[in-house]
Amino acid sequence: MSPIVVVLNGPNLNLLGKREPEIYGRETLADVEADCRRVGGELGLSIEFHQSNREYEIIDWIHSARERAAGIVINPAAFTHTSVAILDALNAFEGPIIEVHISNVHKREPFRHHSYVSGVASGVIVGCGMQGYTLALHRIAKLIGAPKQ
Ligand code: CA2
Repeated sequence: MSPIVVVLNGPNLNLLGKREPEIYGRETLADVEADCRRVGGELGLSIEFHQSNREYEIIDWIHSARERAAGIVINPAAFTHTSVAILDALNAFEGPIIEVHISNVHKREPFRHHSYVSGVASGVIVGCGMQGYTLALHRIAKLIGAPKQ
């Protein structure tokens, strides 16, 4: 069976491609999911893809990943800058975690420069647009020694 990688998306990312294209581009979250499934397939990974505007749902998916998943790719969106609860949940996950931000948060407002998640992440990808997600999958494949890298 292929190793499972859980791809998690935080609040408002369901609006991708529908608002603020100058910051987040024109691709929708469905496009990102399709890219992740295609690249995941090429890498021999089984992709589970979720988005929620509710912090507790993201925490529940992280807990569920503990028992089943080899790695996590997470764009916590605004929860990046606020959520000790997501940090605590990720701390209990033993596999690699890659944090992704579509925009370059370091070129933006100062409140976006701090991430609670980065301290527990194996790697952080910022400012690479939607490509950040598939770059993250390649990194996880390498770190877990997936069948095809
Ligand atoms: O750059 C990223 O990926 C962010 O995680 C996106 C978050 C933001 O709060 C982080 O600082 C950086 C915001 C996601 C909201 O996405 C929207 C997409 C289209 C229209 C409105 C919001």
